[in-house]
Amino acid sequence: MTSPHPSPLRFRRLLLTGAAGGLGRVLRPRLKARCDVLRVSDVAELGTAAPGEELQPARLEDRAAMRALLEGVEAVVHLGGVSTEQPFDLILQANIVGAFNLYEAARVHGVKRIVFASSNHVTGFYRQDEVIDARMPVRPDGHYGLSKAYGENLAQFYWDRHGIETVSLRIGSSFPEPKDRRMLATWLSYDDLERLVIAALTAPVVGHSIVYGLSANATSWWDNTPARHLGYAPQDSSEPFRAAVEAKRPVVDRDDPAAIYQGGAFVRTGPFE
Ligand code: 15L
Repeated sequence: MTSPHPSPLRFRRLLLTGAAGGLGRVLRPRLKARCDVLRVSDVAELGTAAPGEELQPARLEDRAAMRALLEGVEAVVHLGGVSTEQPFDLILQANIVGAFNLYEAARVHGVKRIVFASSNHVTGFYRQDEVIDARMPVRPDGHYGLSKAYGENLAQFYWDRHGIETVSLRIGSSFPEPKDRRMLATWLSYDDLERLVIAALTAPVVGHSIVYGLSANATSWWDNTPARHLGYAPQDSSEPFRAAVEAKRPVVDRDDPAAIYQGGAFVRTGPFE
């Protein structure tokens, strides 16, 4: 019997931006296994090219470099940009100008799908006693979260106006293991990150879809029901780490905004002026 899944499970050429970053380094070999050629880009050192890799450093804010970067690629996994709360001018260049340059280049070259690393910080000012889904209004918790909300709006616009599909991944906390109590709810294992990205690349019809990036954690604040069409099925859970994490900090400080809001410490980072 042939697979009912019409999308390619193997790609000719994929582009991975932010390939030298924390999650970029995790995804680089895993994406390479799914395509003939993986083009990898970053402003930071990319090391040497593995077989089937093309290294193409580019600054996101450099429109011409971004135009060249997207030439000949089938789909993009866009992790590039500033990934924490930082002075606005840094965020403006990498995340806002950079996202615009990426989408414009995708339009020019007819790239059909982008997987955009958004962030849970788009909704970081919801409280930890609320369960939300991606249809609820955004409540960014800083300039970083605002820039990711801009990226999601850009993705929606390029779908509505130019037919470029995007899956915006509101990634939680993707680390080897949860580091604190908050991450028991927000943790995304590396294997589930890979499952999520592959689902986003291969789901047959996505338009502009938004999905929270978390593992199958026992406690969570994010309901992915609106993204069920992606077929993302997390396999890991933060539960095995709970006892050790809770023992590290037995008492929760209820006066600390980081313990009240979903965005954690991001809600009280900055301003930087
Ligand atoms: C993010 O968006 C950051 O990129 C990452 O470094 C983590 O801090 C994560 O959110 C989080 O919320 O834990």
